[in-house]
Amino acid sequence: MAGDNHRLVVVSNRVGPLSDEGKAGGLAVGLADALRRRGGLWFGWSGEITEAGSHSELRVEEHGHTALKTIDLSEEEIEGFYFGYANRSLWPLLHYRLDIAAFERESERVYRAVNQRFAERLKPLLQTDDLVWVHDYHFFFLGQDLRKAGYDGRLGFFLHIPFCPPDMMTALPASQDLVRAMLAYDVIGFQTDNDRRNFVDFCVQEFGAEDLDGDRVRTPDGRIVRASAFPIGIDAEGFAEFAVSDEAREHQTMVENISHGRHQIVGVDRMDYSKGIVERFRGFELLLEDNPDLRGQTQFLQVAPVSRGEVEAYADLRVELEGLAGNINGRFATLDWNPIQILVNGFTRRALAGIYRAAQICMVTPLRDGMNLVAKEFVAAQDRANPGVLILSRFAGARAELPEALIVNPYSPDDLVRALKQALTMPLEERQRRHEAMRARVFSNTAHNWCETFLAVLDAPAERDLQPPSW
Ligand code: ADQ
Repeated sequence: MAGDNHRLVVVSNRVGPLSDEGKAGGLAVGLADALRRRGGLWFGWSGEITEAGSHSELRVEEHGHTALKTIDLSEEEIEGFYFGYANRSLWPLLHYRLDIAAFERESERVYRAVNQRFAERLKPLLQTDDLVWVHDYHFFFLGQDLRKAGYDGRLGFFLHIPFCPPDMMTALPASQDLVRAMLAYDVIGFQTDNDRRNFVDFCVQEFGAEDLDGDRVRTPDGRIVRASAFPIGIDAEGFAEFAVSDEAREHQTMVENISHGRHQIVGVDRMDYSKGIVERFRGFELLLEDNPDLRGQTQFLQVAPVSRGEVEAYADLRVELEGLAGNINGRFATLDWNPIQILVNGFTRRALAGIYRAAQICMVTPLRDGMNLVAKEFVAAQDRANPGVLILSRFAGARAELPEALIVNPYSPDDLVRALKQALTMPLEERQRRHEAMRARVFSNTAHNWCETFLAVLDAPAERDLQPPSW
């Protein structure tokens, strides 16, 4: 294993859990696994909102040779940094939704201040031979702030969400500052090659950086930064085991009991406008409209835990989805059949695995998504003898690894109907063939491999070590 002798320091907005009680998602599983094996530090927000905010006492939890160290945020910080800049500006922009991105000077100021504060609080906890790995769009400036605070060790960054094309990115006030700040990291990871290319194109077009060989960028001041795609995976073995646990079987049976032998379609997404749930519902409605024979024969279960409810676009989405589901049920329901059901609660990993296994079809149709772990979890949870069909958006990062899914344009209701009909009638042999091909990839590019591949690159001697630093 690469870089075993270096301590790993992970920085992310939310920290933990370190132990997997069947609750942690893909990201936490991969990182917790690496931290448990190497030992290290996980630094981030405590989840607490207090008056002292980022000036609060450090909260420390020790687990063997790994520590979780966190700080609080104040009301003002959470509003400007998290809800404001991260989720009202960066999230929509990077998901190609310039139309709903809001740019406010004050949230940008607070976002930058919180990044700086995190860097100042983290710096005294670091040693020069650490491998520091910063995660996601909450911390674009943190690496540069650590450099300014005098940290000279290896710094990596991974962006879990897409990176939009340069023309769109330039709409962000101070976009150059943000992208230049990213160049303080030694290694910058993206989910897909498309995201990496958008980033490199921005650097080339906006400040004359040089694209060296596809994976390295030379900055105008001569530094070389590695920018590559590292598609994230899941703990496939673990998830497949969850799918045959008692808890999974109970949930599978519950879903089967409500579907009464009808075709069961599922969708599982945080309730987020980027996930294309509205468009998916419209596709399902059109399926029922155009195909009276399928009424009473198919049933749709959408699991959509509420997320970021404080941001208007998310609250609006909930109202829209509930209205749409109500209309569809109102139009088509019969005494013994409700076509569509939405569940907004969270489930354990095992329960979720059981729900996936009960489905003949899973619709993963985001309008834009960094990767989408649901697609991979659905594949891992299937019964190989009788697998369900994955319908996957061409705009999900997962598409690159799962081309055997039925690939759709989520903006086209007709395309969704075409795929649904193909899935509903797909012969067993074809389902098995497609599923085996996807399964092989989900089981080979796991969360563990993703982590180790990134850390091996971060740990490799870099050109940077031979150059004078200049940030
Ligand atoms: P998300 O946008 O959150 O992640 P996704 O990758 O699908 O999207 O992960 C969602 C996770 O939440 C899955 O592990 C899923 O099982 C879980 N989940 C969904 N509904 C749940 C429920 N009701 N109860 C419990 N768990 C539930 C971001 C990016 C993605 C990228 C990931 C990881 O937007 O593109 O794949 O990070 O890098």
